[in-house]
Amino acid sequence: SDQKQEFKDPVTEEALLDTFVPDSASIASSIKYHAEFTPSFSPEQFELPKAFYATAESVRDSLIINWNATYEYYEKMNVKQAYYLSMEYLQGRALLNAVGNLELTGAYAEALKKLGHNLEDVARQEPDAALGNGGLGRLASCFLDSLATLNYPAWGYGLRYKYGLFKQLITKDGQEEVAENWLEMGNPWEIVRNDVTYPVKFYGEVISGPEGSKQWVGGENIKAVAYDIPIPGYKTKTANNLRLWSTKVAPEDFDLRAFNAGNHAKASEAIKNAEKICYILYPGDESTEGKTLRLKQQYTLCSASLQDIISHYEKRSGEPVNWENFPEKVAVQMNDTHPTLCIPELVRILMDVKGLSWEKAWNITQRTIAYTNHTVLPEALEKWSLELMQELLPRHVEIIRMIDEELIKTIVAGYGTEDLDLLQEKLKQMRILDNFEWPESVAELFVKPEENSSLDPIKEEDVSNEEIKTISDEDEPEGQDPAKKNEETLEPESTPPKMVRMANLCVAGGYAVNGVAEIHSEIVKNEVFNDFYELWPEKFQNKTNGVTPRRWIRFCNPDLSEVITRWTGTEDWILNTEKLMILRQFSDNENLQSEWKEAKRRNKVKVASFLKEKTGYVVNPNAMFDVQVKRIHEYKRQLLNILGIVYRYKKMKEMNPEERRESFVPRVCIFGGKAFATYIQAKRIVKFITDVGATVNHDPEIGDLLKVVFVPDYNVSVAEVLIPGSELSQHISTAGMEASGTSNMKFAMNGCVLIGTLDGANVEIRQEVGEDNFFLFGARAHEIAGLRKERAEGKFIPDPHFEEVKAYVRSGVFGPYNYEELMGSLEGNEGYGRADYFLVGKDFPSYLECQAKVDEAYRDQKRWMKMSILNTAGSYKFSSDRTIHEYARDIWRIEPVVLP
Ligand code: 4GP
Repeated sequence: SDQKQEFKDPVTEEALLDTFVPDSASIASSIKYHAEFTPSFSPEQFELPKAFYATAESVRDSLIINWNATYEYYEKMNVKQAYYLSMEYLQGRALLNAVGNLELTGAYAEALKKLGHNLEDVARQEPDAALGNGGLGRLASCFLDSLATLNYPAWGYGLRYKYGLFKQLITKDGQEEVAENWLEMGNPWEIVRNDVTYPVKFYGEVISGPEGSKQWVGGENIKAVAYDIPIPGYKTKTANNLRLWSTKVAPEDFDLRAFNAGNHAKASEAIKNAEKICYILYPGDESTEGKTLRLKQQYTLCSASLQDIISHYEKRSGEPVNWENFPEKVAVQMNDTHPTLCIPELVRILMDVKGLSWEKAWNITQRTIAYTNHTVLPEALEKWSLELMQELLPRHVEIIRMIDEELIKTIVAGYGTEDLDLLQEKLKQMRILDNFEWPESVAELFVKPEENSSLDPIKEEDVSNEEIKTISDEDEPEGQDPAKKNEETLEPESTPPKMVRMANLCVAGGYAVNGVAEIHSEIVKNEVFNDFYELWPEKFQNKTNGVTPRRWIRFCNPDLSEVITRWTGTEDWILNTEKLMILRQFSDNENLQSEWKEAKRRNKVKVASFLKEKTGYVVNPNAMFDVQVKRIHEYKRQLLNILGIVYRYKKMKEMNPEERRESFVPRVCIFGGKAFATYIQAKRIVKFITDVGATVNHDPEIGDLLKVVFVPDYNVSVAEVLIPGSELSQHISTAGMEASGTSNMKFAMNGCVLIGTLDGANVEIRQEVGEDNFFLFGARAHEIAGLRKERAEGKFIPDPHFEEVKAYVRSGVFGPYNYEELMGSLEGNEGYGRADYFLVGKDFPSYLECQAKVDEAYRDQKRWMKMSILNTAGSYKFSSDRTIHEYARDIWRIEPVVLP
């Protein structure tokens, strides 16, 4: 640090911070400088790709000034900091967001113009940072934006995947996945921190040390290397850090002797083993190797991040380190169950490395870590096989056993021993370890008089595979999104495999547990984790999701933003979205309506040209743009949407041209989303949608009346084009299954009207925008279980329209592909799983009726514009700024820290 003092020139630093506001001339010379001295491209040209990299590097200079100042200030003030751990971040492109947040958009546009380029074209060169799969990952990125904007001391931690998830191609066979090589040209936003590395260990064994201490030794060692990405806030100097870990071989694990002996493959094995941890997000986990790799990824994230957090704490607290105080300075948020290993890892470091007692280590851990649940789908509540975990992380298994015993004690104390059957039931449901023998502390309780064994293993018929979930195993549909499925069935069928239930560990170890929308948090309390809620009601909270209004209106929709600013009289709405409510009083105003319509129209024209570029289809911007973009999943019911379209098409075909025009509003139906690579049913849905498009779009009788377009490789940048140009968007999940949804919020913000079920955040959006401005249909969450039961008992009488549409699909209008697996799944035919688990058939008639109301409303453009304005006005609640203030206040207990 002495060296640092010498190196620092306070005058220059301050001058830089306080007076340096770049103008277009200084920016142009900075871009030219980077074009010349960051030599990734040939020297004589200044083409778009080079312009992008030079511009990004120039912006990065400004970010680094703020980022360094922020870091130093947090350290100086020794503030409490939150750390967000997430396996996913969907950052999208950074350039326009960064210059927008720095308020330098105009200056950069002008500078680039001088250099012969247009800022938007330059920005389009940037590949999306798509280190995520869906909503959970994008939420993490919105949170980072809000945290920096609101000056909260908080960092994100994740993994730096070389290839992200995958790039989706749409071919005649449907979806095809190829590696997404997003780092090919280098990532100008990241700063490799070769000075910030931590060892991460796998395998090995636990040995006893002095005074009952334990040591984890041997095994495989890798090195986690930090890559830092500055995250700028809007109109503030705060720039927080997103630290992504990459993995390398630990030097001692490289077998130099083997290499020199010519055994190159053997010597390179350790390198490959280390590097493959960060190749892709959610590697296939059907095989044991795949499962091992996923667990290694999760542990790498947890171990490296916690070592880093602890090292910050030690540095800031000075000697001697006051560990008791750790939760006063550190809050760790686990984004879903993927980072659950944080819990035993923190205990391990505190006990085995820092020498604390088990009681102290466990107490500190329970005051530090909090957990957010993002889904009620049973397959997403992770379970890991003990066998695998034992091999890979032997010390953690010992610690998890201790936590399990501690939990058992709490359950026994909470439920008492009067009703032993109830107690036994609760223990089975709530224990972290599933299918395990009772520990000695409770074994005696359950010994029946005639039995004399002291350790009574759970008898087979007692073993319940029923997990904490809303949907029981026998209800669980087949072929679900296996992104998270990791059930191990290595052991013979007769012995139920011993599993570690990660969600139970999260609830036991976390001091707060939250759902992500009101209805979801109720389901979390009353169904998914009801037993835990009875035990610890104070832990459970709701934090309704939000999205950042910077990226999701201001920057992606400049036309509408200008109208909003004009009519609310201020730009403040970008930071205080409550100001959007001012629009309510003008929703009938003709001038506002016509400006609103004009902005929407320009965005629709952009969408039309985007669709042409990506798919070749030409669409008419006068038609209604109707959009469903999200991961492809049966519960999200893209199948309901496309069957509705097929029904519409069939009706059109039955009419003469005049009738057709009178009966239907012209529509462009747009789909986008990835199906997980091994989720066969979802891939069939993609294929079906593209086949319907291929038939309908070439039907001369139909023309502009109906178009069906599947946009390939849906990601953040695609969303930024589609959302501003949408008029109707679909959020039509089976009620009770979508935790929140966040695209619903983005669409509403951009003046798009929603059609949806009473599910997730739809419920709250409808409350805010008003019932008249939301198209509601479908069964309610509390009815679903009963409806499924009726369906299973064969009591369901299908609607004739539903029968008609299935028959039409089967008649072969959409080509030779066999849609039997799709149609069959809606009927429960042999081999296709349970009958219509997602209740597409049940909701189909009310969906059609609701769609007819949409057409009717759209015909009255004055009414539609009013609905559109009221959607934007009512979206004020769904800013991630609101969500982050709530997390900061109720969970992390951190305060904003504004740089002087
Ligand atoms: C998603 C949920 O499906 C979505 O409803 C929610 O809005 C989002 O998390 C953010 O909370 N879940 C996932 C996942 O992305 O992988 O479980």
